[in-house]
Amino acid sequence: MADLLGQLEALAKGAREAIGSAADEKALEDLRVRFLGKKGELSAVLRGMGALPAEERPRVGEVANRVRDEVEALLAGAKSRLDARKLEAELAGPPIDVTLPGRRVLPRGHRHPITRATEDISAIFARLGYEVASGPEIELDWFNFEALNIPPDHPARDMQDTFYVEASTLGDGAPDGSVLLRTHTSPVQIRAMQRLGVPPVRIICPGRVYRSDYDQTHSPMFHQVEGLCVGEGITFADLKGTLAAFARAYFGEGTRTRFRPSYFPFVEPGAEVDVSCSICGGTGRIPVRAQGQAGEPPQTRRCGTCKETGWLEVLGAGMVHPKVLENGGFDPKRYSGFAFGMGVERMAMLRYGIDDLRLYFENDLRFLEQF
Ligand code: FA5
Repeated sequence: MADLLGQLEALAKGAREAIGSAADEKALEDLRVRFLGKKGELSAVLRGMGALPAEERPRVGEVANRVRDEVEALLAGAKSRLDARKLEAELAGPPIDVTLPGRRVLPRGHRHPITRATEDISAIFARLGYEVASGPEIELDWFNFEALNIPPDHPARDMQDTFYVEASTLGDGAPDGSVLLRTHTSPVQIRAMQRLGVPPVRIICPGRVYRSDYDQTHSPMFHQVEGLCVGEGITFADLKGTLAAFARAYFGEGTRTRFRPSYFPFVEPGAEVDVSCSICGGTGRIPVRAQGQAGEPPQTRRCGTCKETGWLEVLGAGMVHPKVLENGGFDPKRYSGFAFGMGVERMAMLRYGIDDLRLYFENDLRFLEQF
C-alpha cells in the first residue's frame, strides 16, 4: 500500500510542477492526458490496486480521488490563467478597426411579402393622388367603434373579436373598456378628417390591426390598408372607377371587378368587392394540358383559389355614412365620400398563390426566400 500511496504523492507533486509551468493550451491538454487520461499515470496506479488486500483498497482509493480532484483543479486554474493572459495580450495589441468592411459577404436580404404588398398597394394609390396617413394601434373605443356609427351594444361589434386594454394601467384616466387594440384601420378615417379639417381628403392608411382570430386565413395580428376620399360631388361611380383601376394595377390589366351589396355601419350603401380570379383568369377552371386530343375539349381542373366561382372577395367599401362625416367634422349636406378597406395578407396570398396566412409570421426562410 505504501508503495501506491508514494506513487500518488509523486504524481501530485509532478502535476503541480508541470501544470504550473505549462505555456499554452496544447501543453495543458498533453498534461491532462499524461496524468488523467485512460493510459495516464493515475490509471496506472489504480490498476495496481487490484493486487492490494481488500481492506487496504478504500484508503488508496480515497487518496487517488483526492489527487484526481487536485489535478483537475490545477488544470482548470491554469486554463483560466492562460485565457486571462491571452485576453490581456489582445487588449494590449493594436486596436481593432471596427470601421473595416466584414470579411464574409452576406447575401442581400429582401422585403417581407407583407411589406412588399403594402408598398405596392400604396404606390398604386399614390399615383391616384392619395397620401399616406397613420393612426395609433392602441386606439380609443370612440375612434374604433362609436365615431364609425357602431355604438356600444351594436351587433356589428360581434364581427370583430376585440382585444381591450386595461385602460386603468395607462394612467391617463381613461376608464376600462374605452381603450383597445384597433380592430381595423377605419378609425384613421375620423382622425384624418379631423386633422385635415377641410376637404378634399384623399388618404390611404396601411397598418397593423388586431383581432382575437386564429386559423388558416385569420391571424390575431394582421395588416389592412384603409382608403378614404371626401370632397364635393363624390359618388359611387368614383368609388367603382377607383377600385377597378386599383384592381387592374395590382392583379393585372385584364382583371374585372364586381360589387355586391353588403353592410358596414360606417358606410351607406356598403359593398363587398370581388375581383376576377387571378389564378384561373375568372373561368373557375385551370387547363391541365394545353390541348385536348384531336376533337376533344381541353382538359381542365377545378380552381381551388376561387373555389370554381371565378371571383375572389378582396375588400369592403362604400359611401361614407353621414354620421361618420359629421364625427370627422364635415358637413354631410355639402360633402360626400367613399371609403374602402382591404386585408394585406389576403391581397398578397391572392397575388402570390399562398394558401396559409400563418406562413407569413413563422419566419421560415424556405418560405420567405421565394419572394
Ligand atoms: C373591415 O375591417 C372594414 N373596416 C373594411 C371597410 C373599410 C369597409 C371602409 C367599408 C369601408 P372586414 O372585417 O371585412 O372589414 O375586414 C377587411 C379585411 O381584413 C377582410 O376582407 C380580410 O381580408 C381581412 N381580415 C379580417 N380579419 C382578418 C384576420 N384575422 N386575419 C387576416 N386578415 C383578416
